[in-house]
Amino acid sequence: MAYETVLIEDAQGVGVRTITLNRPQALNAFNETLKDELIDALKAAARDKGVRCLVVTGAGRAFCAGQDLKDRTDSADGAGPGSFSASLRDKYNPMIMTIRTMEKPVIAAVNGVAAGAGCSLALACDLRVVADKATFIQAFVKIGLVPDSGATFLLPRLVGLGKAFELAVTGDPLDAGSALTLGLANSVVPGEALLTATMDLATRLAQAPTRAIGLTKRAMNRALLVDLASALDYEADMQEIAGRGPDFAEGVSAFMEKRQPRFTGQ
Ligand code: LHQ
Repeated sequence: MAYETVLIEDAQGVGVRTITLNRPQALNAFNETLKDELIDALKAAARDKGVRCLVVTGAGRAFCAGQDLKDRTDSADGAGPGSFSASLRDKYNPMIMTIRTMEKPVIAAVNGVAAGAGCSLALACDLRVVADKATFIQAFVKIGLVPDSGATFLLPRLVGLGKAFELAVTGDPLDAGSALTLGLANSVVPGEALLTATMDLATRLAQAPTRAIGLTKRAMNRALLVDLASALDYEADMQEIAGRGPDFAEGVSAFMEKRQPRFTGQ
């Protein structure tokens, strides 16, 4: 599929793919094309075994401003907003689920403001490397809406219930430094260093045992919802799978031979 609103770049030979939201004139707000193309690009990255770490970022000065509030093409007659629930169920929710269920690490390189569903997109990623000028805004309340695209689930888990509620009901921007303090940002770097810092982390993760990382993500996703006994049981199942894979054998051999492991990700 040839894309109009996302850019795809594979770093040669290192297993890192970057998806760049590319509607900078609209702060990368989601119109229908961007939603469709992002879902397609995410699914392709999830399927491609050569991709062992995925980076999502935005072109220009914003990460993503959420739903394009000027777009009128999402209703049947083109005259106004269509069904909110259908838009979420058909487009946003599959986008979030594809990221959360993809068994490889996904890093958001948050280059600028992440608002509304654009904030949810950043929250859905496994890690956030954040430019010092970037902000996170639960913009929904400013237009009389409820946090969506996973924000009610992910934000309290990332920053705690009290802070999540405050951010959701005030719509106040959270700056990068505060995001780091709260654990929402994994690191904060100067804007000009963002892509280099992200690629360093992504390259490292792409050389890691991808299967084990995928199973870790699966187990942590599930552990958010279950009791300790069930989480312990599931961890044991995941460990059985990881322990039977070639990267475990390679990891142990490398340890014995006092050398760096060469993980295949299988
Ligand atoms: C935009 C947008 C935008 C279009 C900036 N759309 N043009 C899901 C399901 C169904 C329906 C509803 O919603 C959802 C989920 C959601 O995402 S709801 C939340 C939608 N997003 C927002 O409410 C955020 C709206 N934008 C803003 O609050 C500000 O633009 C932020 C804080 C993101 C950035 O502020 P500034 O840095 O001051 O930039 P700006 O406001 O001057 O924007 C620059 C341009 O980008 C401007 O266009 P113009 O032609 O005047 O230069 C804006 O109109 C445009 N833009 N966000 N979401």
